[in-house]
Amino acid sequence: MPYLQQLDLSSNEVLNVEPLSNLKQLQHLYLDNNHIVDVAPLASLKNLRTLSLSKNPIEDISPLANLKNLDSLYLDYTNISDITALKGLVNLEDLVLNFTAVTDLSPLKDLPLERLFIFGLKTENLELLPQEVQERAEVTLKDEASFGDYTVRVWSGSWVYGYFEILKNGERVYLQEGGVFHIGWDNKYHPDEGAPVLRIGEDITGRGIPNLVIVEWTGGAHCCMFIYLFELGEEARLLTDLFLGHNDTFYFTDMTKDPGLELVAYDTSWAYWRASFASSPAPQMVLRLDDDNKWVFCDEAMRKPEPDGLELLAILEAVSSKIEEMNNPHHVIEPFWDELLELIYSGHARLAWRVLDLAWPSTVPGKDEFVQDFIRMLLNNPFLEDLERLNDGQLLPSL
Ligand SMILES: [Ca+2]
Repeated sequence: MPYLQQLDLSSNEVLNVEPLSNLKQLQHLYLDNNHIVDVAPLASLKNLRTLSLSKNPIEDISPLANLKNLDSLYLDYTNISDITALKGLVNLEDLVLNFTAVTDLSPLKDLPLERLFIFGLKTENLELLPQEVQERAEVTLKDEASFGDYTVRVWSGSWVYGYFEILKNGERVYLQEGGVFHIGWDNKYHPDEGAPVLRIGEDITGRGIPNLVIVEWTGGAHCCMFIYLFELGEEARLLTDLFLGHNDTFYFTDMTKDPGLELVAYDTSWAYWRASFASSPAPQMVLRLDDDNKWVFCDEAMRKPEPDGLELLAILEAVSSKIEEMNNPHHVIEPFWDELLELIYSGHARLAWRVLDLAWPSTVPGKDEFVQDFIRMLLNNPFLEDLERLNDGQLLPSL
């Protein structure tokens, strides 16, 4: 395939790149996360513009010295320490050297670099590079916390790039790159004043082993939050991560007699569905960590008693008048499914479907379409299994 221009072999078991040496038209080559040591066969790929060699045990990059068309080069998590070979790459704009042993950056001083990433490096001669590149490359220690033998450090780079590391007795035992990381959680959305701030070392799981919560924000207007839960026992171990979408108002609290804290969060998977972000419902969930370290619905904390007659009448009326308003073209749609979700997320899906059936005025079209769409949303919900269980297998109406 001598005319191939792009090839992605990342995350394979590639050891030997000799078979690629004849693909002379290649412009974009991705080889990250393999077992490559020798890059000499790549020296003939003179048309390469993008080359990714991240996460390979490469020590010597001198064969790359004549790849003058390279504009993007990824060498992070390799074993390189010397970048003299990059000196003549006169088109190089993007260079990633994170977590290598590189110290001397002087070979880069005459390159047209726009972006340079040097996370975790103890660099020399950064001041030889243009001011703008220096500023973007700069990584600062944002926060640090210690517990027992463990220390966690959060570093932030330019804009929303950063990383955190966990050290045990001064040795790095865990490392993760991503967006903006935060040690622990301040629990400021907890309804009780003076709710504990979770910093480092608290027993969140109730298993008698210290924990660590790291929260990540990946950037963007309303997105995205991740919660990482670690155990800091004999070893530092990531127990679980949880994608929370747009939700940043979650908090940890103890709602059950079972040991350990529960996590109160909001299901943001309904955001933007038939409504603007601001008016989209986000039903509350109480999550507990199960034996497989997965966040699941804490049914006993989510179940609520069935609404009594008066409450039910009020719900019917609210849903009915909101649906009626849909007929008014100048009216912003108020999500009438808010009430339905509240019933479903408290174990009363059957009642929710009954309410919808009774409340939909015969003068308003679109009922069947809504029902189909609503079912599709439920079937795609990340907590579908939990919703089924919470509603005793009666989540969907029998059509
Ligand atoms: Ca509990």
